[in-house]
Amino acid sequence: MNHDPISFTSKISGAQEWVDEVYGNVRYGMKGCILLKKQSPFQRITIFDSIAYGVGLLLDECWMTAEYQEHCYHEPIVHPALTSAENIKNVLIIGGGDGGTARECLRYKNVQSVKMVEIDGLVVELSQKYLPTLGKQAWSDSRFHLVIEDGISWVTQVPSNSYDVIIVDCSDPVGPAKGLFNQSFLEQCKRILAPGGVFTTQSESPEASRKIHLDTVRLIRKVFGYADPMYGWVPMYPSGCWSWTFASVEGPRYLHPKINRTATISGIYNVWSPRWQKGAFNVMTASIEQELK
Ligand code: SPD
Repeated sequence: MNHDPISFTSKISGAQEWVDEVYGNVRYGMKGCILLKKQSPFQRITIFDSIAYGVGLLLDECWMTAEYQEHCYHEPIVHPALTSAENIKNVLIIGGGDGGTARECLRYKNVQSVKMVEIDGLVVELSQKYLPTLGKQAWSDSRFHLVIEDGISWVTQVPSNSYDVIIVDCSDPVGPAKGLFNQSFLEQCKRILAPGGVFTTQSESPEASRKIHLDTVRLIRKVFGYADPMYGWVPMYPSGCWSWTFASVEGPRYLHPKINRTATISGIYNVWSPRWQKGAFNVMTASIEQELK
């Protein structure tokens, strides 16, 4: 699926307006039509039909995803972990309410269970209704298990070494997602990660939120022992330049995708490939490299 936002013919018929995420005195906006605004117990949810990237989701006025851009985020957060963990029987997703991360995990036949712990049931409900191409068949896959709870307290009840892969697909570190960037939460993730397992989280923009990004990578490295950021692009996010940080305990196994596993899922991607991944782990700017030494 190759999407060109300039030549894309939108089917939008309602009144059009600009919707912006304002971050650090810069606006990141798209033109389109607001379909719905709702307040959940946790956050303001907006569903927006954009001309350039199709139907999108904002939480507390921050862009989360959109139909024709979601691959830029969901492929990178999933495949380096799923192709490198020793086993991939049991996968845990914290957050991920739009379903895109679960969909990518369930592509692997060896995955026996994907548990998704999402704090906001309304995000799931609205994503199923307005963004069905994100979760696709994941919602009805018998291997998929949804828990509507706060992941931060939920992980404290999980027995040690339970999950082969843990993916934190969260919003920015304000509001309900703030605690997902804390040491105590990361230590719980390390405890419940099985030997040979891989942990990953979205780790913000090295450009628009440089300090948060650097602090996040350093903290994950401190907790797990091995952690590296991987850089890519999500055009709708602040600065467009985004990061995901991968971690493991015994060594940086996330840098080495298993060829036999990548072969089982090749040919279906828009962004991720072993070649893309290699570049994305190496594309670090000189100054970030200095600061992470
Ligand atoms: N600034 C936006 C960060 C949001 C990252 N999570 C997006 C959720 C997509 N499943």
